[in-house]
Amino acid sequence: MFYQLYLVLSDLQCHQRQRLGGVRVNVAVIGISGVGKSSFINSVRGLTADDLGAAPVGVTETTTDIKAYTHPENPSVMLWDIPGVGTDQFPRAEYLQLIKVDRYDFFVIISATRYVKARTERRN
Ligand SMILES: Nc1nc2c(ncn2[C@@H]2O[C@H](COP(=O)(O)OP(=O)(O)OP(=O)(O)O)[C@@H](O)[C@H]2O)c(=O)[nH]1
Ligand SMILES: [Mg+2]
Repeated sequence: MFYQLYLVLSDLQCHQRQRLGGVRVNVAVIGISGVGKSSFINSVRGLTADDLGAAPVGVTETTTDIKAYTHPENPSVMLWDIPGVGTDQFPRAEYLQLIKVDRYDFFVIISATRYVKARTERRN
């Protein structure tokens, strides 16, 4: 899955370089806590969690602040590491406001399960 997403981001970089020059593209990496968002960002940047400058990775709620990482091949592409949705600090109802959703151009949604229609339906 990471490889497929990596290809999408590579296409995005290529497109960006060719058509938009140095215009910044903000990519938010979102999903529930612990699903692998920070690991994904590290992977795209060619880093492991132990490398200097890597996004912190861990088994409990690890990312507690929003932080941007530049792509090594195109500094105009910013990968934003976002805390997991539905935690005490980032409850679902306030998530979009808290992450300042309007500042992102693209969203990479990381999931460890299949997406099925039932998951998109409103819960009462
Ligand atoms: N098996 C497996 N484990 C993974 C994968 N990606 C991440 N992990 C592990 O899952 C745990 C959480 O990874 P993180 O990258 O910190 O997840 P996160 O979504 O950033 O978590 P929060 O910052 O807490 O929201 C770590 O122990 C990782 O080593 C994966 O693709 N497969
Ligand atoms: Mg994280």
